Amino acid sequence: MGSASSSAYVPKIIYLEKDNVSRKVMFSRHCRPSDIKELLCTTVGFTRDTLIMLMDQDDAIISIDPTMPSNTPRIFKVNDLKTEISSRLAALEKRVELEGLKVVEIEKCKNDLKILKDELSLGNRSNTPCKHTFMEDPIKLTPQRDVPKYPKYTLSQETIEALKKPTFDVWHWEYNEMLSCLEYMYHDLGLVEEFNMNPIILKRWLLSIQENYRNNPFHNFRHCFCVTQMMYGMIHLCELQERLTPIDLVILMTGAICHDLDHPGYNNAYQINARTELAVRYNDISPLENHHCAVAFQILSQPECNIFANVDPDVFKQIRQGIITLILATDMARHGEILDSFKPKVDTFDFLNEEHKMSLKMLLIKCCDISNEVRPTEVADPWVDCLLEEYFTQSDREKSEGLPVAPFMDRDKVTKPTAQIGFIKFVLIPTFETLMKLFPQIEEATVQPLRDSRDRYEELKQIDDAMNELRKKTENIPLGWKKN
Ligand code: 0WF
Ligand code: ZN
Repeated sequence: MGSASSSAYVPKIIYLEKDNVSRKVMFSRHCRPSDIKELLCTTVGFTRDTLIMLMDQDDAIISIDPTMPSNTPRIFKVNDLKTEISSRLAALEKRVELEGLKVVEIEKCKNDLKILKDELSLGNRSNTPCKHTFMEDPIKLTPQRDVPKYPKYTLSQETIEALKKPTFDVWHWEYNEMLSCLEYMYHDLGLVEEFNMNPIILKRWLLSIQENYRNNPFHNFRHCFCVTQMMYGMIHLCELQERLTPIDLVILMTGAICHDLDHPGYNNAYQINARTELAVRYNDISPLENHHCAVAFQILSQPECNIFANVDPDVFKQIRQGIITLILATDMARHGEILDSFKPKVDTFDFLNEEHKMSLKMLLIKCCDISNEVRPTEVADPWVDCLLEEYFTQSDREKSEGLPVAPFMDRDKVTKPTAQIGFIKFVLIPTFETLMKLFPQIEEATVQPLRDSRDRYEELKQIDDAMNELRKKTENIPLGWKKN
């Protein structure tokens, strides 16, 4: 994958300056950010795993990724992160102590100092974020890494623009970069300001969210990122900032981020049929979605991760109710119910009517949750492999445990085209077309790519069918007659 918006294939040259020596670095736009970081480190003589930061001539931080701006004839300064923060800290301290600063300036410096000190010292904290252990009661919390190990990235203008579109290349980024993108979205939508969120707590909350997604083939943190990035894209595409309230927006974004927390990689049917602890705990009623929700609010219940700490309790109640409703709406068993309840509202949709808005928000999170096929083929395609891998692991286990197996999960029955054609035709297109009735502008960016993907998979299926036909015919030919 070349760039944030899956275009641009020309190698990139940038110039680095370290200790007054300038060096030229060339890399492919197909490189992962981690590869570029390693290359930069070794070019200037650091070890490959040094945490570095790159600054332009105005000391603005540059994000290290293939979309970073070329700088001929300007030169980027490179420094290791610890030295950089320490020297900034020392400079600030000196200014506060020695210079005759105005009161406002002193306050600003103190504030900057506090943030820097916080960032430097957080690594030593004992009340670090928590990891939830699945199916243990009460949920077990174990300390994980904290904010300093999640470096700050300044996103390039190209990334910022690409982030708003369904064409965004979600495979291009490492977890830390996805965290920075999510952090950016909260700032950009005005949610940090509106709900008076502490920016450090926002970072720590996001880190805790990431750590509470498991490394399943499909239901992992990258899927969480995809769903949230699509939600951010829909907010822009449907101009929801002008039509919904900040409370609605924070519910949409936070619901998306939390919607599959601690997913174990086995679906509700498995939970119920295998009578797992989750199914028992939630009486077979959307066990997974109830669990995702419970974990979301366990994380928020920790003061160091509570992004809503400064929110009025009545507003928090509304936000909590909204998030719960959205996460529970992602259970595909409720797909028909949710779509059918939205349809009659479309023609007279009222953005001041809470029931209408809730129905819209439920449809939006559902659309985003299943939206992989809206993305460009090269981005969407690997997701089908990931999902089938997860499904096949489940069906193998169901077979070995003597439990019922859904045909669409059975490795002996399903292929990529057969899995996708029905899902695109009977689930995805009707769902997005329903949303399109309210927002006709989504057709080009969402419904058309779905139609194209359906056509592509139908062609692939024809090829598969022809190959199978040929195989069957040749199976009847005695071995001696076959050409090598
Ligand atoms: C593999 C296929 C499928 N394809 C997707 O693009 C996608 C996105 N989300 N999901 C998807 N499933 C699911 C993840 C958890 C819930 C939704 N699946 C769908 C299934 C095989 O086949 C059908 C086809 C039609 C109707 C129902 C299932
Ligand atoms: Zn999901």
